[in-house]
Amino acid sequence: SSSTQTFTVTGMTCGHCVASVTEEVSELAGVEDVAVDLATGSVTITSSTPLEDDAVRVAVEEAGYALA
Ligand code: 9UX
Repeated sequence: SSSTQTFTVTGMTCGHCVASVTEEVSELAGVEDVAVDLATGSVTITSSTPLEDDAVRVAVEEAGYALA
């Protein structure tokens, strides 16, 4: 069964921001789907096993944004 986690990312203001975050988070091991809501900053990640918060934080920061 998959794990679903939701995080809030600050600083995204356009579709390119969404694409960057999606790309970085998608590279984390086990990630199956990344759904970003630009209006709210909500990032919902579906993965085979739960991700560590710190791993998600690093990926989001590599994209140039931050976790709330
Ligand atoms: Mo363009 Mo979205 O700099 O930050 S990628 S607004």
